[in-house]
Amino acid sequence: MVPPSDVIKAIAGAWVLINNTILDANGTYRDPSTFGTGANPAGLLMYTPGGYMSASIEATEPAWRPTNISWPTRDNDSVLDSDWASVGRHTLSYAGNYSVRAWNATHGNITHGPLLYAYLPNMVGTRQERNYTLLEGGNMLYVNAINTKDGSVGALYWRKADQKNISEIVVS
Ligand SMILES: *[C@@H]1O[C@H](CO)[C@@H](O)[C@H](O)[C@H]1NC(C)=O
Ligand SMILES: *[C@@H]1O[C@H](CO)[C@@H](O)[C@H](O)[C@H]1NC(C)=O
Ligand SMILES: *[C@@H]1O[C@H](CO)[C@@H](O)[C@H](O)[C@H]1NC(C)=O
Ligand SMILES: *[C@@H]1O[C@H](CO)[C@@H](O)[C@H](O)[C@H]1NC(C)=O
Ligand SMILES: *[C@@H]1O[C@H](CO)[C@@H](O)[C@H](O)[C@H]1NC(C)=O
Ligand SMILES: *[C@@H]1O[C@H](CO)[C@@H](O)[C@H](O)[C@H]1NC(C)=O
Ligand SMILES: *[C@H]1O[C@H](CO)[C@@H](O)[C@H](O)[C@H]1NC(C)=O
Repeated sequence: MVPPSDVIKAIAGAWVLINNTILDANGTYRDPSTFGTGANPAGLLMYTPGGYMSASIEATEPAWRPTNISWPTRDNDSVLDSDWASVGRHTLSYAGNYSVRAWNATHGNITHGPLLYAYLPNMVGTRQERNYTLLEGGNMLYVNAINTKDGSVGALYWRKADQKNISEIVVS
């Protein structure tokens, strides 16, 4: 039994996405360059010590991310719906509660949710259960999740991004 405070201390913080791969149910590697958040996604995953999380991942392929859309949208933006669709199809973000069930100091289940916010409407209120492994003395987080629709497994590596030296953070 790992003390809960040790688990939260290891998980809490900001994590930067390093790598994202998908294996089909038959174990075949699926080329990520044609769908979802693409071959070189940018992402940030945050866990607070108080039980909340957020995950934001975007594709970086310029062809999927037209820069001519703006926020807030304008009344005449209907001409840009296909541009918005492209951005929407290649972005993922959600936030909500999280909980952890640690099996030991490095392995466990982490549940994202119930989600309080999700860019995808039908994700609000859901729970996303994942397995996690802490690697490299806690500096790398490996998360894998089964897509219940097709049995594929998404595997993501995240590097801890918190600044070790707090004096480097400028407060003004
Ligand atoms: C593995 O599964 C995927 C998705 O169902 C399919 O496209 C692919 O052809 C399969 N590969 C093999 C070697 O069976
Ligand atoms: C916005 O930019 C994209 C990509 O550069 C382009 O394909 C699209 O036609 C542009 N949309 C409008 C309405 O100009
Ligand atoms: C869209 O509306 C904005 C401001 O509401 C205006 O500046 C722009 O010229 C309009 N674009 C088109 C293509 O009508
Ligand atoms: C989310 O977590 C907070 C803090 O632990 C808790 O008060 C709240 O009931 C949780 N919400 C849900 C929907 O579980
Ligand atoms: C932690 O649990 C995982 C999964 O059960 C196991 O593979 C791993 O060897 C365990 N690690 C330690 C240090 O016990
Ligand atoms: C998560 O871990 C459990 C227990 O070790 C295992 O049965 C399950 O297949 C794992 N899930 C994934 C997606 O690897
Ligand atoms: C979480 O852990 C339980 C118990 O080991 C396991 O049955 C379940 O498959 C795990 N969740 C995932 C997403 O693998």
